[in-house]
Amino acid sequence: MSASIELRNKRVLVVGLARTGLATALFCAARGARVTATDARSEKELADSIAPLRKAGVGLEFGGHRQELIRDADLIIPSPGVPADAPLLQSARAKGVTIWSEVELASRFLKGRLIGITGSNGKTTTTSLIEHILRSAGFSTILAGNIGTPLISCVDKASDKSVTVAELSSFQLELIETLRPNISVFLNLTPDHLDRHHTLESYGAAKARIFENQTEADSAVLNADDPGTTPYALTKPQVYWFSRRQRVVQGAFVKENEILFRRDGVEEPVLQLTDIPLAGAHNVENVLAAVAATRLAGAEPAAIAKGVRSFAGVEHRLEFVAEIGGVRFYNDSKATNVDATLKALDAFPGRILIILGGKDKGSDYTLLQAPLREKAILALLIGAAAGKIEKQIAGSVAIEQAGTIERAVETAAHAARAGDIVLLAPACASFDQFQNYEHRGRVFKELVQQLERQATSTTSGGR
Ligand code: UMA
Repeated sequence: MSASIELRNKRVLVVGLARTGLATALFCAARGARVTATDARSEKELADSIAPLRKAGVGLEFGGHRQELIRDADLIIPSPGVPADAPLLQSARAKGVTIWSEVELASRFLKGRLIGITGSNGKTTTTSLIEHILRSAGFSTILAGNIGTPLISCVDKASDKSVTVAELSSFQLELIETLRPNISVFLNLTPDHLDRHHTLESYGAAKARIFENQTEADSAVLNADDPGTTPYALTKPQVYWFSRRQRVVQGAFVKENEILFRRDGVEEPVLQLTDIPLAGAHNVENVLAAVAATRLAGAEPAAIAKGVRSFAGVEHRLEFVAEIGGVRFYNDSKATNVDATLKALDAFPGRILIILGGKDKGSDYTLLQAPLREKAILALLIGAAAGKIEKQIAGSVAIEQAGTIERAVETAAHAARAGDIVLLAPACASFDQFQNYEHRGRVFKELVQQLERQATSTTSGGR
């Protein structure tokens, strides 16, 4: 895949010690590298992860990143959560020290084929769906990357026969050098992470690096309906498209409620739109991308259709939680940007009570005004961005400053009546009040389940 690298005796500096940093430090130490790892957090905060690192002989520094650390480093692997322009990394770059993301390092050791999926929204669903289709079609698969399992921790499981399906974020792609997926998928580009990438152009360019090292032997899959991604179609890899709106020259598209795959002028029917078990037009796009990628990987149309039909969806993405007194509660905690929230609103006919807010990422919430006016009856605002959101959506919908998710769920449950939808689709990151979006989603589900238990006990008690 990429040129391998000898880690023995290499001086590796790992920055950030959560999932990625821990897996990277242990991987490098196991291959004979001299590893130092550093984290902005204190030793106490990181207590759980330290023991295996110490046992592996990793040198540790907590509470910040001293500039001196780069003096003795041959290679620096920052975690995705560490900004690429952090002072330590800027100095390292100026001194010519190699800086790779963990996925770049992993790709140097990974065996078998790699399918990489990027985009602003739908990455996790599409990645999971591609892996599910291929696994149920009999392929030996590995699911990894931004989805939650660092790619580096899967290297030892991969073989020449395996297909690794990896979700790749802009934070991971901006620090690659040779990573080269056999099949790359770029789903869509809408504003996100502007606090880190500053402009949509540099965010898009980071994502488009997924195609950078591909050759004629590889395939690129892009969204023909998204003007944000189309300019990135390169000439080197074989280009395939997916579209809900038009027939494509090569790739997957919708024709009269049916999804077809077209290659070299031959069109194959794959499945009906009614076979898709997921709500929302955006999920049709995710399925189209998955159809193209899995067909290119060698799955037969009937196996692809079977895989799509049996896909149960992904936790925290428009996940149905419960119906209480005719009110349906949905967890879309993964809607961490405005575009994802627009898609969530689009998936329901109306009468939505929406929970919005969290950590702002420099987003423009005025884009929510029109769909909120049309479909929502109440917006419950939480977290640090609540003030900014209130200003930007004022006048489009009734607003309640709930502050916390507990208050928001309680207020929504009181205000909703049968037929309404309570939707957590916050349009913000979670880090101001939660560990991550998964944590936020789990807290939401627990609160809803608590309400459900109360409702059941009241009903049975009344009988
Ligand atoms: N840290 C420092 N110095 C800094 C910044 C952070 O030391 O300047 C430390 C923090 O104290 C913390 C660690 O770095 O201990 C956090 O690193 P991290 O945020 O990279 O956390 P990981 O657990 O390694 O998670 C990362 C991805 N996180 C991010 O991109 C922010 C996870 O994606 C991914 O699942 C995981 O690697 C495995 O590949 C999450 C995400 O939010 C889901 N991704 C963004 C998104 O999907 O929109 C891109």
